[in-house]
Parts: sequence; C-alpha cells; structure tokens
Amino acid sequence: MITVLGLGYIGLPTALMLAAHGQRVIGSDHDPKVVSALNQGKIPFEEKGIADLFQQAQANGIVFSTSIQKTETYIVAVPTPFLKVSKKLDPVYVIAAIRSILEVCPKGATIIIESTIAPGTIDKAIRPIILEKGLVIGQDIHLAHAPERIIPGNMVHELIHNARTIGTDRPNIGEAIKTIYASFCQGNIVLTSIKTAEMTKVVENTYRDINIAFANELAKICRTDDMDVYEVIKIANMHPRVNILQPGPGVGGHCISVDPWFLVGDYPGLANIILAARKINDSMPEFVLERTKSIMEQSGLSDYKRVGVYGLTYKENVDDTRESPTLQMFELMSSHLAPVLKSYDPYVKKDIVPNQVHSLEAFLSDLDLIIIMVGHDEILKNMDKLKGKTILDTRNVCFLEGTYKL
Ligand code: SAJ
Repeated sequence: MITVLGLGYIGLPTALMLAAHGQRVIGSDHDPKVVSALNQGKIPFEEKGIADLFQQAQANGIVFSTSIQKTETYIVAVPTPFLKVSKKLDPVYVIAAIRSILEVCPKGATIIIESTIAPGTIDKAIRPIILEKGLVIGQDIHLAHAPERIIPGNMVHELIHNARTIGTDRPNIGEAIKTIYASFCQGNIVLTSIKTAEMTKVVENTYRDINIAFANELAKICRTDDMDVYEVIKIANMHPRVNILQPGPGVGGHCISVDPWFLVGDYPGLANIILAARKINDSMPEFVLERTKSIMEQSGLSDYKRVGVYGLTYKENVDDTRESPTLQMFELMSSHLAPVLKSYDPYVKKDIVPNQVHSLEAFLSDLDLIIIMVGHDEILKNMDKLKGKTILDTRNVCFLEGTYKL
C-alpha cells in the first residue's frame, strides 16, 4: 500500500495515476477542506484528463484522508517554497511530512520524495531527522528522490510518457521503486544517486529558464532596433542545432521561476548565467509596463480605466496564478493605477485583483487598449471580438491590425 502525502498539483495526479493502475493508495493531505472536497468527488484544480483518471482511481478504491497511516511506501509531494530574501529553498513542509511519516511507518518502509528540493537537501535536512530517531537508513528506512517532471496543462499525458529519475543510496532499492512507477510510466526510468536526482531536476528547470531569458533578451534587443523577434527566432530555429524558446511577459509558476534560485542561493559567485537569466525574466513585467506606456502615448490614449489586462494565470490554459507575470506587473504599478485596470481570466473564478470581471463580454466593453498577458485558448477562439481595439500582445497570438508586440 502507498500513501501519497500532499494532494496538490503533483501529489493528486500521482496518487490517482497509481490507483488507476492497480496500486492500493491512500491520498493524504493535512488540509481537511482538500480531503473533504476530494471525498465528495470535487477536483480542486483544472487539468486535462484528470476527471477520467479520478473516476478510475475511485473505482479502484483510492482513499483520501487527513491522517497518515501505516503503509510500506510513502510518496511526499508537498510544496517547497523559497525564502524571499536569501532565495534558498525552505524544506519546512518536507521536513514536517517526514516527521509525521516517521511517527507511524513500519520498519523497512520506503520514503520517496517527489517535491523539488535543492541539491543536498536530503543529506542536510532529511537524513539527520531519521538518524536522530535512532533509525538506520538503508535498513529501517529506505530513502529516495524521484522528482516529478510533468508540465501543468498536460500532466496526465506526461505522467505516463515522460522519462523519470529515481535517486537512491542503493540500486536494489531503486529497482524496487522502479516497479511502482512502471505500473503507469511508459517512459525510461533512470536510476541514479539521490544528489544527482536532486541536481538534475533543478538543472532541467534552470535550462528552460535560461533559454526563455535568451528569448526575452532578444525581444528587448529587437525592440530597440525595429526587428521582429519572432521572425528572428523562427528562422534561427530552422537551424538543426538551434531551439530558442519564446519571449513573453515573464516567467511564472512555482517551478521555473523558483528552482534556479536554489542554485543561485547555494552557489553564489558560481551561478552567474543562472542569476542573469533570472534577472532578465524577472524584468519582463516591467518591460510590458513600459511598452504599455509607450503604446498609449503613440496611440493618444491616456485613460487607464480604458486599459484591460487579459490573463491572470502564469501561462495558458491552467488556473494557477503563482508568480504570475500579470500579478507581478500589478505589483509594480503605482498603487493608484493598478486597481484601475480592468482584468479578466476565464480560469480564475474568484476575485483576486480589484477590478476583475468574469466574462469576456464584460471585459471587452469600454476598452481601448487590451494587453494580452496569457494566450488561453478562449482568446484565440474569440480573436475577432478584439477587432478595432489597440492590442499589446505579449504572447504572439494575435495577428489583427492594430496589434503591438513585445
Ligand atoms: N514561458 C515563456 N516562453 C516559453 C515557454 C514558457 O515565456 O517559450 C513561460 C510560461 O508562460 C510560464 C513559464 O515560462 O510563465 C513557465 O512555464 P512552462 O510551461 O515553461 O513550465 P512550467 O513551470 O509549467 O513547468 C515546468 C516544466 N519544466 C520543464 O519543462 C523543464 C515541467 O516539466 C516541470 O515538471 C515543472 O516545471 C515543475 O514542476 O518543475
């Protein structure tokens, strides 16, 4: 039997996937609201394919609970925030999860950490907790790091098809864990050491962050000299060994905008390109703001009440607003200006910013300038409704007359 701890964006799909593929699973979360919603069949976030998966998992007897029970295997998928000033990982929730597991687990239990952690976290923060309990790692407790790699928006597909990394102290433990993941994962499952698994995960997200930063820097260079950055990237990418990502209004989400900081925080003075990339990506919401001001001047617009922001989430077709470039941009705006802007996001049902509306029609009325911050499918399908407006398209999704790009 497997306990999955933390039923958020990663833990829930993982628990459902394991249960749907015949494993006996207890999904555990300390938040009674989350557990009660799941017990009533309500999924707390939108994700393609998750409703079907939920049904299969329920049919196979998945259980949701706030308590942690005695099982042979535990998968930890709790959040790993970073400290705002030092930018270092704060493993507080992982530590709390391990402590609660150690209260109940049988001897010989396996604890698999899926949460993203900075390289060395298991050595520095997790092993000592186990040792201080008088337990022998490799005998009483088996430890592993199997970082998740799935992309929000396509999680169910990627859980099945992505390759996985499993870091352990001993290959035989890795092999045993591999059989659990192989129940649903059709990708290559690679065994390695714990530290390499920790590092690899952070490196993957850092690589993407640097690539996006390069695209964003190119956008700024092209803007100063009147070149089309999208055309430049499109042509450059026709080279067989070039693959530049797309510029945008900034890098959000809880992964790519966070993980590179772990390397910057732990290796100051060495993580130079990584730090520069973070700074470039973090500067993009301000760049969008400057573009907005200059487009308003060019178009003779001065009333911020007639400017609307489309998209509050960190990227298209998800409901997650963590570290969202739009929210970062609102923070940068003077306190009297940000509440004036009308905003709308089809995926954000609750009011999270002052002048937020809840339908495309309400959003589009009485606006002169629309800033597209997220290219949700909804706006792509309704592009003709934007005809006649001035548009700042930060995602290169709008090709109407009167559209300005980054
Ligand atoms: N973005 C751009 N330009 C691009 C691609 C993305 O500006 O060309 C922006 C997005 O709009 C968004 C941010 O970057 O604001 C991050 O989005 P994303 O789609 O690149 O990635 P995430 O954060 O949703 O998921 C990433 C994935 N990592 C990699 O692709 C290396 C995913 O596989 C990881 O599992 C996930 O982080 C995670 O949980 O770590």
